[in-house]
Amino acid sequence: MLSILILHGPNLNLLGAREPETYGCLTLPKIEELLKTDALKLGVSVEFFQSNHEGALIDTIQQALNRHDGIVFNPGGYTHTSVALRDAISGVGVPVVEVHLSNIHKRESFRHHSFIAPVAVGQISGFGAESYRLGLQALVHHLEVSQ
Ligand code: CA2
Repeated sequence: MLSILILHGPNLNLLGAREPETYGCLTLPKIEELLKTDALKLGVSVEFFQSNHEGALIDTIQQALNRHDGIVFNPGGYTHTSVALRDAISGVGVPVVEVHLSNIHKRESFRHHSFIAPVAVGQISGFGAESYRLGLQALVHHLEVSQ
């Protein structure tokens, strides 16, 4: 059975409590519940991890090497700043689908650039919690056709 890691970056633990107009009103546990149901239907296993710390996210990506077949990753604000996260992804070589709740391309110009996109299989942005669900579906499809 394919094993998928769902990885959330900084401040995503605040979901549901603030800025619902930008990020929706679902909490992270609620999004994870939806993903667990999707995973059951897709016949894959999912694990979740959120951190506000760049190093902890890097450690988790490195540990994914022998544990997970792919990662659905919302890097949060680190999307636009982190060469180190990008290096971890390209160094480990585990397929990553980058997801964003908001459409980063129609927001402030500093959000338009992603350090992660060039090392990701693809990017899904702007569909709220659905971005995660679409990301999981796309990653599983990608892994199944490349097996
Ligand atoms: O749209 C996304 O998913 C983002 O990755 C979210 C990041 C932002 O820096 C990226 O540009 C796009 C911010 C996550 C912060 O989440 C909050 C949720 C509720 C209240 C405050 C922040």
